[in-house]
Amino acid sequence: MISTRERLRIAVQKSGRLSQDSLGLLRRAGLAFRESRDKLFLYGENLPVDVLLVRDDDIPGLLVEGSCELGIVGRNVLDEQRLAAQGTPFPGELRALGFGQCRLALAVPDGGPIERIEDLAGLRIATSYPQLTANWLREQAIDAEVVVLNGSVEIAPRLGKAHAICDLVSSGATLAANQLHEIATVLRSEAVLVTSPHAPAAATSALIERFCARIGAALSGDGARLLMLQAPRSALDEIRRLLPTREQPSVLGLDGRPDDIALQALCDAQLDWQHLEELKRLGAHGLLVLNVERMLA
Ligand code: PRT
Ligand code: ZN
Repeated sequence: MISTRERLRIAVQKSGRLSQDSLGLLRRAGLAFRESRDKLFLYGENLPVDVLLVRDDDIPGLLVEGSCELGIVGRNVLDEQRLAAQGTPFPGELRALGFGQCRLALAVPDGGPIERIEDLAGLRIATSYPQLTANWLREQAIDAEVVVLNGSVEIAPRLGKAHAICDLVSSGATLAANQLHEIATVLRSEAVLVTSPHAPAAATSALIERFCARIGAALSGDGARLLMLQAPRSALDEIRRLLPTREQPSVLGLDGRPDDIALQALCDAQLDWQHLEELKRLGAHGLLVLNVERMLA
């Protein structure tokens, strides 16, 4: 029986844009969970890893205070809070996770007088990310005022509260609906795996390593496809040139059919219908395409 101190805790957004993908990734990394009655915890059933379900803004702080060893949070939240922490020990980014992509962008009213970032000098910029915005303005040597708003930032220019905004954008639909357009990107963001600023105990450290290896394996499978087929040996070179492979395909001879081969290739997500039609044209048959769930090097 493993004591609670030897269990790892990972903080994940309870309900929001990152929740489903975060839990989906943990499941693909092989974790199975049982929910606590108060729905604040997911207890790991097959690994000593528990999930704490919280608001995303609380995640870096939970790691700082030592309540969790790992977390999944948007880089935008992590970097904003890191700047506010002014050099005190703060969680670090272990790796990007490939979901929750967005950008923190400077946007201004369509058809207005602001066209370039230099035009922002002396103006007011509304944002929920005052640290990142002020830091970027400093880097660009632009002297503008930052106004903190915690919601509906996109309507600030229409309300006369600010001349421009600095907000998260993914599709751009919200900006367009509010007659705003981007003039600069302040930060490219996505969900990231973060680690505590405190050195873990040896047992925890081994568990973190094991857990991160599992996450890595689940992520490296993302988008990869395993292609299997049989084809005339004479078409092999052309097939090799055609395929978007990650490594050299394996080629096997077939019993009693010296002119044919069986091929197995690990391909990128680009492998599409056109590739398959082209393979058929080259004489390939028995084509099988499988989504790869995880890979271990
Ligand atoms: O309740 P809790 O505090 O946990 O959640 P929250 O409301 O603070 O966060 P949530 O769930 O909205 O977002 C969590 C994280 O998702 C963010 O910190 C980002 O890292 C990431 N993310 C990805 C986004 C977006 N895309 C996004 N488009 N977060 C917010 N938006 C908002 C944006 O603020 C704007 O209002 O969506 C609107 C713009 O979207 P488009 O598609 O119209 O451009
Ligand atoms: Zn939040």
